[in-house]
Amino acid sequence: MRVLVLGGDGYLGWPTALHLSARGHQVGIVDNFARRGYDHELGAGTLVPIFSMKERLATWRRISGHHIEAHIGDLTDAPFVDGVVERFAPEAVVHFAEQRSAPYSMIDRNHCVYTQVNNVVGTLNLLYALAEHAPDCHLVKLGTMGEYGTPNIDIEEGFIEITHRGRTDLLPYPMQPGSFYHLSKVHDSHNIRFACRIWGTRATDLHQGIVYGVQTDETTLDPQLATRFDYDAVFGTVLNRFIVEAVIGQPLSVYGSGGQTRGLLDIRDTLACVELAVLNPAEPGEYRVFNQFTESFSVLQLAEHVARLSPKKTTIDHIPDPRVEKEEHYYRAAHTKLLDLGLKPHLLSDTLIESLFHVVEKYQERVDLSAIPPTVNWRSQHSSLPTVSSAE
Ligand code: NAD
Ligand code: USQ
Repeated sequence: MRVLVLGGDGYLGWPTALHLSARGHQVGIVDNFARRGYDHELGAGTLVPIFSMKERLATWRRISGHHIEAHIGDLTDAPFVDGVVERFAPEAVVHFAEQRSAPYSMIDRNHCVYTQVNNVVGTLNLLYALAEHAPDCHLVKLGTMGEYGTPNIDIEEGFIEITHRGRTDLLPYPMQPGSFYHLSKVHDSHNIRFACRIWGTRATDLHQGIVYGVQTDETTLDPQLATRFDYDAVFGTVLNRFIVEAVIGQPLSVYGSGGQTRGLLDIRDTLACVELAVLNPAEPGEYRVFNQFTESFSVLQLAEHVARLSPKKTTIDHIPDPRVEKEEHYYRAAHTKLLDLGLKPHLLSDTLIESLFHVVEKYQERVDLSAIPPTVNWRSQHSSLPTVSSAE
């Protein structure tokens, strides 16, 4: 199939592009390198070194014999998006290309506005381009489990049947997101569902949990094919951060009591889920939601898991939560639709955590200690930008 991967220079987009290319799909990447720009802005950097797009693509061609074409540009630039969609004529578009950090969106007004404009306008431009130039193309959009928040009832896959005053309907599940970033995903979901209704667009909204790991069948073929590994307090996600903290001998930074429970998945399962969605497209006009995670853990459970497997003696710190979120809550979320399509999950095993320890130990000289403490506070409208020195 002809598949465009938007955000194909990012943590998940790059390995997804390789995975689809390795399976014989004709892959094009779109990216504006915004993510590399945030590194410069924050003075932070990926722990695992990454190479330029030119070097990545040349190495992939040499190793696999497959060509991936790159289109460098910004999704908020409507003529650019129209042009790429018209020329590439995709059968599927996998859309990862958004600002994806909750803390980044909560730094101050500018970062909030940037995040919502970038994400919502980019997706709107894409919806218009698909409707005009590729109406049969299937949109596979990366959303987030955080769109649901943490309600005191079971979370369903996108929709919930509600009986109200004797009448029943299947309605979008109520959304209670926890950051301006997570809110941008809710806005996207509404816009995509509406486009499906009015224009007959086909769409799958993947409500993905927190991804961990960096190693896939393709990224491990050559150091130049590696994907990024973020551990700083703005872009680093919780499990990746705990492993880095354990390796450098710091206490694990549990925010508050640590009862915050989230769905997680291995990066290899992200690739498998996206591939399953691409190979099993939504019908014309259908808007469907798959909850994309394989297991749920509380933050404290993750910390205890990492501390138990750490080669060094590792302690757990409970630091005041810089976010406004429930620290203890009910959490049970459905996630059967991808399993029904054939997903075989890689569950969080001791071996996987040990392999992450090996990756981090290899690059521990690159860890910037000043990047680790949280600097963005949800209660403030003016968090100061983290001042960390570059790990590059
Ligand atoms: P990332 O920041 O590493 O990658 C996103 C890529 O999109 C970057 O390369 C960036 O340069 C590009 N991009 C951003 N705005 C763009 C624009 N306007 N035009 C063109 N390119 C643009 O993020 P990631 O971790 O790979 O996440 C990818 C997607 O998956 C995001 O939409 C994110 O919300 C979602 N997601 C990620 C996780 C996770 O744990 N990483 C979990 C759930 C959902
Ligand atoms: N947390 C800690 N200590 C840390 C870092 C985080 O206790 O050092 C806690 C946070 O307070 C939060 C939980 O861990 O309760 C998860 O935080 P995170 O930074 O790992 O994940 P989050 O901000 O939710 O965002 C990440 C991705 C985002 C994606 C989301 C999926 O950055 O793109 O949408 O995971 S989900 O969580 O399902 O919404």
